[in-house]
Amino acid sequence: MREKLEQIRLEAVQALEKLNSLNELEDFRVRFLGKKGELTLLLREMGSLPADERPVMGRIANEIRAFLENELETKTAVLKEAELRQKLESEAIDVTVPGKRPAAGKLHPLTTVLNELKDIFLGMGFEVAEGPEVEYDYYNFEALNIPKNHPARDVQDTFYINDNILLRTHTSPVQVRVMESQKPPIKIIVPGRVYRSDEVDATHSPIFHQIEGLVVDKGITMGDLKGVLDVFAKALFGPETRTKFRPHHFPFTEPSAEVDVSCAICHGAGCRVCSYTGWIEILGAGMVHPKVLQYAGIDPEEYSGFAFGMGLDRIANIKYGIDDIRLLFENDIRFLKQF
Ligand code: 2NL
Repeated sequence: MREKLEQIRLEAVQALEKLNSLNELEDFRVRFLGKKGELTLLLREMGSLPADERPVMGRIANEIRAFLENELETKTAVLKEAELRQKLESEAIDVTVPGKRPAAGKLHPLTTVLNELKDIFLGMGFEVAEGPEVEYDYYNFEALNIPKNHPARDVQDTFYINDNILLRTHTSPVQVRVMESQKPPIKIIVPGRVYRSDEVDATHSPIFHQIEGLVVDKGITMGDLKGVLDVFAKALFGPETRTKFRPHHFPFTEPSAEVDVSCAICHGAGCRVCSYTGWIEILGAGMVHPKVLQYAGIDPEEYSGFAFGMGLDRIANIKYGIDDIRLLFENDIRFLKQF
C-alpha cells in the first residue's frame, strides 16, 4: 500500500508539471482526486489492511491529497491568470489606428458652378426664370427668328416629339415666354437642361446645360451688355480677367458677338487650356433682334435689349480643368469625389 501511494504521488507530481491548461487541470483532478480517482480507489482498499497500518496509511494518503489539492489550487490560479492575460492581449483594441472617414455627400460640379453663376447675376439684380424642357416649335425656333430652312432646325440636331413639339435645344424659349407675359423692365437669367441630337464625344452630349440672360428696357445698349459680361467674367475667373468681343452671327440677335475671356490659367501667355491662344471662348451674345421683340409683343421702337448664352458644362470644365464632358454625366463616384 505504501508503495502504491508513493507511486501515485510520483505520477501525480510528474503529471502536474505537464499541466498547461485549465482543461488539463480538471482532467488531473478527476484522475487523482475524483470519486473514482486513483487515490480514492486506493483508500477503499484500506479495509483489507491490518488495523495498526490503517492510521499510518490514512495519514500518508491525506498528506498526498492535501499536497495535490494545494498544488492544484496554485496551478489553477497561475493558469487562470495566464489565460486572462492572453485574452486581454488578443482582444485588445488599438485606439491609435486611424479611423474610417465617413462618406459625406457633395454637390455635383455643375451644381456648384450654377450656384456661383446665380450668385454673380443675382448680385447684379437679375432674377432666375425657368420653363418647360418639352417645348413648342414656335417658342424654340419661330419666335427667335430662326427661319424654317435654318440648319439649326434640322431633324439631325433636334429631338422632335411631333411636328409642333420638341425637346428644347436652348433655354431661349423661356425668355420668349417671359417677354410675352411680362412688361419690361426684364432682367433674367435662365439656367436649364437642353437637348440636341449629337453624337457623344469628349465635347458633345445629347443632354447638356445652358444659362442664358436677357435684359429688356428703354435705352439698353451694347455698352450695358459689355459692362454686365465684364463684371461677370471678373467675378467668375478673377479680377484680372479681360473680355474680348468678336463679331458673329445669331438669327436672334443683331449685332451679335462671340465673347472670349483672357485665360485664367496662363494670363494670356498661352497654355493647354486656351490652346496656346491666351483666350477662351465662353459665350455668345448680342442685341435682341427687333423681330424677336416684336414676336413677343414688345415694341422695338420703344424698347431694346441684350441677350447672352453659354454652356454650363463648358464653364464647369474650364473652371475645374475637366477635359471630357461625359465625366459630368456618368456619375462615377471616383470622379465626383474630387470636387
Ligand atoms: C451661345 C449663344 C446666345 C442668346 C443666346 C437670346 C434669347 C432671346 C433673344 C435673343 Cl429670347 N437672344 N439668346 C443670344 C445670343 C447668344 O447663345 O453660344 N450659347 C451657348
